[in-house]
Amino acid sequence: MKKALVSLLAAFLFLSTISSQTGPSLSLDPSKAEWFKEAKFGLFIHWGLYSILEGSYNGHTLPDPSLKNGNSWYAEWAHTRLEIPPQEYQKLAQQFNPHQFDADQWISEAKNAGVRYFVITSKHHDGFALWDSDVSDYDIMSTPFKRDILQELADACKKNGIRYGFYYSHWQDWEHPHGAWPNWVPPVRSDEDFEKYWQEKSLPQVKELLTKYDPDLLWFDTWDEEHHINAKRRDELIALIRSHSDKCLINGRISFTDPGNNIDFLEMHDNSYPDEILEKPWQTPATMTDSWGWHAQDYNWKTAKQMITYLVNNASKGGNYLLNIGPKPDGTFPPTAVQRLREIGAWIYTNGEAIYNTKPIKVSVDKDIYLTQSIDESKMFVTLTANQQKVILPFAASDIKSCTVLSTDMSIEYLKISDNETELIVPEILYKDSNIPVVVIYK
Ligand code: JFZ
Repeated sequence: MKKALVSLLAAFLFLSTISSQTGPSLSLDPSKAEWFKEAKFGLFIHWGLYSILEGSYNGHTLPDPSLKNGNSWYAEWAHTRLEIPPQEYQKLAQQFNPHQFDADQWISEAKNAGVRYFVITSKHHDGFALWDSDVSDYDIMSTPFKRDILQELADACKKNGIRYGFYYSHWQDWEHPHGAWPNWVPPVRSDEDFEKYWQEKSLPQVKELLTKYDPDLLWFDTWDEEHHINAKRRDELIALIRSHSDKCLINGRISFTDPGNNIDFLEMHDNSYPDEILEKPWQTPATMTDSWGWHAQDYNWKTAKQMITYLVNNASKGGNYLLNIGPKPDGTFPPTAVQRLREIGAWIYTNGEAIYNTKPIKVSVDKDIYLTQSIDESKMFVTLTANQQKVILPFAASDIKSCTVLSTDMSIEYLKISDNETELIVPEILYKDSNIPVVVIYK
């Protein structure tokens, strides 16, 4: 018996040595993503030199179908889509001076909105670093502003108990001579050339982000296009991150077509919402308007109700909602963005228990009804987004101890429909009080 145990142990040790040699840290601690699963709601920020352009350049405003690749609202893409010559674009650094930027104000606004984590573009595709980078001079220190924005934000997040992370464009880089460009901008960079960028800028800057700011997550970005991020480079980057941080989470877009098994959470397409429960941690990155970066003529704001519905939908499928704001070049949030954050925060103030620290319920319900439950399964939350008067739930009425409105404790009547169907009788007054009421069912 003892002998069998010893050889089992030996085999285990042998196998774990092999696995640690074949791939970067395969024995990940799954509990390190626990905070992310509980958090449900994060704030995303797209901010950089492109914010100065506000979606326009030289008489053209995005989307502009008269330009070959101009048909997009994404203002952070102004450099390539509005065909700005690199030397011209890079001169924007001399103008970047957000004199009203106040990290504490941003983070307290985020905190009041109910977000639990904060992600900012440390470097978007344009290649410009919002921090004091030792690796590249194309950074915040080359602007009149000369303040380390990431440091100020990281400090504010720590002070307010908000987790923080950085978007880093590890593949596209339109400043380094060998960084990647979209495939519609020839020539396609050779793999040897890309390797120079990879070794000179991409990897060293990621290392810098880890050692200087100790982020809780890194947000990488690739898409469905043939690219230089093969499995070898992906694993090299992951190994670098794991060697500098035990806690830093990595998103799936590190390699869109082949993320492998060593990422920490899945990233949905922009503004896309799965309708099934996913087991791995996941999130949807989402815009409030059509653009990520500040676009002065993008007036297509989603309503607070739409955004709360996306948040609740994702929570009911086990996922998170990473909601974006594109701050203005002076360092302030657009007023409508603040209004929306406060509207969402007001709803979360009374209904947050239906979101945070919940898990999905594996049953199907009618459209516009979203179910979550407390981790110990003693409470179920029914979120109603479409003024429903009659709500049929696939549970036995005999399992219910009581049923009330989450925000007010008002009791809600329910009826047995069949052995495993219960009807909630929702009075109209509920929709007057809140246009997205939550009913809590105690089991
Ligand atoms: C990317 C960026 O290009 C964009 O500027 C923004 O930062 C967003 C969050 O991420 O946008 C994408 C990425 C992937 C796809 C489309 C847009 N895709 O897979 O089709």
